[in-house]
Amino acid sequence: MDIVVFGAGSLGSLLGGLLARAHDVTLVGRDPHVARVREGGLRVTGELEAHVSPDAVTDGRHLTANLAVVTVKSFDTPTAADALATGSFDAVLSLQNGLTEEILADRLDTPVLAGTATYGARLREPGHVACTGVGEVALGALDGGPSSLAERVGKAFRDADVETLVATDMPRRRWEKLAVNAGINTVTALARVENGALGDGDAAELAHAAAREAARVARAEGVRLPNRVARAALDDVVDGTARNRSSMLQDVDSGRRTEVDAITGTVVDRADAHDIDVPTNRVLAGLLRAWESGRELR
Ligand code: KPL
Repeated sequence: MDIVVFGAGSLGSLLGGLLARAHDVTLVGRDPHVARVREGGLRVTGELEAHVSPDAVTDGRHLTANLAVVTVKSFDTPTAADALATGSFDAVLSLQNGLTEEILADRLDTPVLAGTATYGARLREPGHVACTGVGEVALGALDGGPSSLAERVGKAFRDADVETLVATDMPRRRWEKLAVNAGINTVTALARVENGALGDGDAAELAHAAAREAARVARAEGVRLPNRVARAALDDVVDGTARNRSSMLQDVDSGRRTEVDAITGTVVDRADAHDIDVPTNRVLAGLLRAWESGRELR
């Protein structure tokens, strides 16, 4: 299969590298990473190892492939969608934080699949990504239900030995991931701790409260996500990725803009629409946005 991975950050580079073991992959990203991949290939080390030679480009316009996997930061989604619209694809799969699929579906004629990924990844240096945790990709139709397109994409991922589940309950999974990210990413980024630090104590309480509020908003949106399920999902991710630095902590560490708007901002906006109180998420969003403003990142 021809696959474009749009967004060669940590997760995009890892999945692009893994998919390139079985498919023709083109990575769309920025220099110097892209230039290094073109010169010497892409090295994957850590819990999985590979050395592959995908195509790598900085201009994502006018590309043609069977599948485009979107892994750009949530705030870059409209730009990515505009570039993808100049090309031709049979399907687009989003593996991003936040509920970005709607932005892609609004701007593209191509069918958009929803997805979540729990692989841990860290860009070590240009041309080199570390797999810090073998997770799973779940993908499926945006509105839930069976999809032959999702089955085909799932098979392509499995052919490359990527742990993949074709799911028929993506609406719930997307909200569960949003609840987990609302708890883990924000608290780890503000406290500057690894995910494992949320195992107990005040930080864990704060993360649980954020996830609980997100679950309540999900239910108001018609998605069945009990509080205890959101909390158990958060605890599972904390246990399974204890040594990881969340993507938001990596952003803060590097002085980059975070995904607070797409994660906590979405919880707060949808809560407002349903007249629901989400005080923990509101405070967490305020603190992270203040940090971004102080560095002129917004
Ligand atoms: O998705 C993540 C992220 O860092 O963005 C989790 C699951 C919290 C893993 O760190």
